[in-house]
Amino acid sequence: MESLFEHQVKQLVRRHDELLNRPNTPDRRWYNGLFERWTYPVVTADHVPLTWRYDFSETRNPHLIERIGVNAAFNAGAIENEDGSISVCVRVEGVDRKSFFAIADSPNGVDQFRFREKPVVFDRVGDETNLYDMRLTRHEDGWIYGLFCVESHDPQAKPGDTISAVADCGIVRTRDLDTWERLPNLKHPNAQQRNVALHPKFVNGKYMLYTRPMEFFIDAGTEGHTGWGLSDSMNPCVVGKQEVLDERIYHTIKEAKMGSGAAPFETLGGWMHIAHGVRNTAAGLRYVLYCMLCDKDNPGKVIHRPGGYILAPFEEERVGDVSNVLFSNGVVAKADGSVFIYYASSDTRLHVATTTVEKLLDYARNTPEDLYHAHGSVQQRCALVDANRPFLAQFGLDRKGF
Ligand code: M1P
Repeated sequence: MESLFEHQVKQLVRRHDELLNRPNTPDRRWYNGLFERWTYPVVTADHVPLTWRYDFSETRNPHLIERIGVNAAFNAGAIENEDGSISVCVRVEGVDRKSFFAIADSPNGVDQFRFREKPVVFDRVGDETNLYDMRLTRHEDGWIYGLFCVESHDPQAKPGDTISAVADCGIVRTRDLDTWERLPNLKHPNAQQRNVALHPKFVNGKYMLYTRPMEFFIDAGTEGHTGWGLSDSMNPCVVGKQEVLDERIYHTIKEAKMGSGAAPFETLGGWMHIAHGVRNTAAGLRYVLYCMLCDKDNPGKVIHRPGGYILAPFEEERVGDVSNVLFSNGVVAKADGSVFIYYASSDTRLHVATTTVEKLLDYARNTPEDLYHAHGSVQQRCALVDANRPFLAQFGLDRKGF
């Protein structure tokens, strides 16, 4: 006869299996011609293996209590494997607020993500307290690098200040996403660094890094832009004063700060970036994703800067631990032209949006740039209305009210 404990375990395992096997479908509430959203998040806290959370010994845990809970699973780096499957390096945050990394694999990139047996393990450097937002880059030197934020209590914090923090860039490398080698942290001249990503190719024989210097942990101060710099090696990895790639501008989606997403991917038209921009609102910061295209031969030069955002919080994505946030640090562009943008909503769960290189290039080249004032935006709308005149009758758009 089955004990109550056995019954409860089976129920738990059945519910978990159902979640992991749930097929995903495009979300029909959404259309913009550029990308598809998908009905369900691809990874959530509930996807995390039960063995990381429960003690299944009836002697030690007779009430089947979750022993080490998981709060959220979000901001994930992403990479395509040789067999076409996709792996994501998820920021898993425990109920103790510490986040760490864990690899989950999917055969198709839109559902059936399964975590590997254990979280990612590598050495601790200095007094680092928290780890998050790994960008994975398969570099042409043969290694897969992971660049991530390491956060520590500010050593200059006054007694009683248990909040001030310093963000820096940690670096690991791997060949199989199972065994990881910790390298020294990025050396740079800035007070804080977050959102650092490694370009996949050598540039002038050097490693190219996208940076996001900040004066303070949350406030950008006079920085908060996306920069780039070159390093002779990854061990140690050293950048001096960085060039500005993209800057903060008043009354735009990136007025407060911004940050690189995944490293850009190469297209016939140049290097495609999906980055995040941050603005202020009465309700706090709002994070959206935007796109820009850089020169094929000179990745430090932006050639197309479509105005506005490409992805913003939608419906239930708006709410979570840090509401009104979309953040992406993982993109996979496949050889067949399909593109998987992994984005997290409100620092809580991970989603995917799918599109193609062709559509993204069309978007980047043909979306008007931000003219930085309302009159310019009106001119852009009016020009579109005028250009549409020849098609009104054909599509029944010539009725009053359209
Ligand atoms: O809470 C929103 C995001 O805040 C930080 O991003 P940024 O450095 O651009 O402000 C990061 O902590 C990120 O993980 C988080 O999603």
